[in-house]
Amino acid sequence: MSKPLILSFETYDSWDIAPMQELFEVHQMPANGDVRELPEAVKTHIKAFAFKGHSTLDHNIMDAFPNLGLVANYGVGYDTIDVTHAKSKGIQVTNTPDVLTNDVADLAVGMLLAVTRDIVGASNWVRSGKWASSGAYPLQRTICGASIGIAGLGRIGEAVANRLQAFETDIHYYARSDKNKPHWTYHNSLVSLAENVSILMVCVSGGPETKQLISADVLAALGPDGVLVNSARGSTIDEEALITALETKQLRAAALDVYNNEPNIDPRWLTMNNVLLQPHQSSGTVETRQRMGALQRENLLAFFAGKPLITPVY
Ligand code: 8YV
Repeated sequence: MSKPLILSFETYDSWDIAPMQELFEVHQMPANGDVRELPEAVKTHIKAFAFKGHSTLDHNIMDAFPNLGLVANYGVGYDTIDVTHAKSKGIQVTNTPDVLTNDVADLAVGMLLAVTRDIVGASNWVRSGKWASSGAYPLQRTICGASIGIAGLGRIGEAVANRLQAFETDIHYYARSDKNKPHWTYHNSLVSLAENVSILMVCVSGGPETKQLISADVLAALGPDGVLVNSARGSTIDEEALITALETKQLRAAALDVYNNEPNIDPRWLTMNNVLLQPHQSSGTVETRQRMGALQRENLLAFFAGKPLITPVY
């Protein structure tokens, strides 16, 4: 029996390619995103995408595949997919939640510790010989006992909060509704959250509804001794306001795994010494990426078998 046809976007690790090719007839989306380069017969017969979420999946692309029924996203965030259009066409969308929660939360905590204790700068201090020539590294700041705000208490935000609670911190959070967490303080506005904490962990989902949610006002409320960590999406922050706040010392420091216009980020990020930069690697471990690939394939298999999808987004 012939294998179901799928269109794969971007590249996959070897441990994904082999099973994907074993299970499906895999066609590759051209790197330039021009569907016109694909044979008409391929476009007609493809019913599912193995999508990676780093490019925009708009109605133009979807409409070029008249029998498309599923976009299986590799990643928990699906903000680059026009889900409204997909819904209107009866195209289902799946993502890969839960399997990456721990690694994303771990790196968020790691970024916070790295930026507040300047772990990278201190390592370079030793490596450069300055420890011997110039003495002790400058004192840094503790997170123990700090008031920490979690912007967005979904799976990842809650995992971050649970981790940071172990540092004897006072956890506050912002969400669209009160999650009834007895030991944590709920704020129904981000400005109120930022006014009451010294550290802000951005964990909201990406998409139109959270665009620039972390505004200049929120950054001002966090204040000059504030620290911001973004594990969510670059789009969730007014990036110009964040750059200005950091450059003018209206914010103490930031740790970023996500940015606008990745990977060609604003060059000003590269010269600021109060910013820790990470290359959007929160889910970037072998173990987690293997689980993500497996879950994406499970969704594809369920779709072609006419069974309920494992992790539909709607
Ligand atoms: C992806 C991400 O996991 O899962 C997400 O939403 O932000 C990313 O870390 C990764 O880019 C998949 O290639």
